[in-house]
Amino acid sequence: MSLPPGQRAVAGFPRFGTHLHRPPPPVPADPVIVIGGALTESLELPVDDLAKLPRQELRADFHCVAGWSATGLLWEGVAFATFYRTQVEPLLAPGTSVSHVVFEGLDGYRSVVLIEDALAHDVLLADRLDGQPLNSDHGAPVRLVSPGQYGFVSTKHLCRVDFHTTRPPDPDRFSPLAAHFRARVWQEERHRRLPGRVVRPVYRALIAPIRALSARGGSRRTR
Ligand SMILES: Nc1nc2c(c(=O)[nH]1)N[C@H]1C(S)=C(S)[C@@H](COP(=O)(O)O)O[C@H]1N2
Ligand SMILES: [Mo]
Repeated sequence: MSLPPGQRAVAGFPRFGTHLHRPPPPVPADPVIVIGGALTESLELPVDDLAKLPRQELRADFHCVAGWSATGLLWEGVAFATFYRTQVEPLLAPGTSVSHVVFEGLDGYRSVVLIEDALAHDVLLADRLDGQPLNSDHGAPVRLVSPGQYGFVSTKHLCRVDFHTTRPPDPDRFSPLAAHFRARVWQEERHRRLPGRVVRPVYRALIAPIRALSARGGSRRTR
């Protein structure tokens, strides 16, 4: 299988991200996902209950915006669309039109996703990777996986999902590395203002230092 433009395969699946040197956040004894935003009421969904929804397997590559791709990963979990239809839609007041979803991790990390991108057939709330429960390096207890978008969309250690009817405030507004709003890998939507191929070398130069920092903070169970 070919890779999206500007991507190179790496061996294995490195721990990576903006948490860098910090160890992964501890998983609470009874983890829940808080579901909030433009709903008639907010809800705390135990991760154990999420796991009982109809399950799906997904074989997919994972593409970081910095330019590495981990290939052939086997994810298991619940399709985001299944979660949305069964848990969220019943809590929407008539006429409420959701446009954006904000995913938040236990480490404070966030990603903002258009609802149509979140509802793509291959977007999962994953709790297993390659036949094992998700380990803490890769997002325990549960993470988003959106293989058609760069890795920064796929928030790990999910603890909160908020539904919005307009675009939420943008923390990246003045950042030189302002992430693309859709981040689709086949369109090479790396950067909000600059063409993907122009920023490739800049991002690629960040891989080695970020990998070193991420590995140092990791839980030593990296596959
Ligand atoms: N909670 C959280 N999720 C996160 C990140 C993070 O720092 N914290 N980093 C993102 C980035 S930039 C990438 S490339 C992937 C890396 O996933 P991995 O560590 O499982 O390889 O996680 C994404 N999700
Ligand atoms: Mo990334």
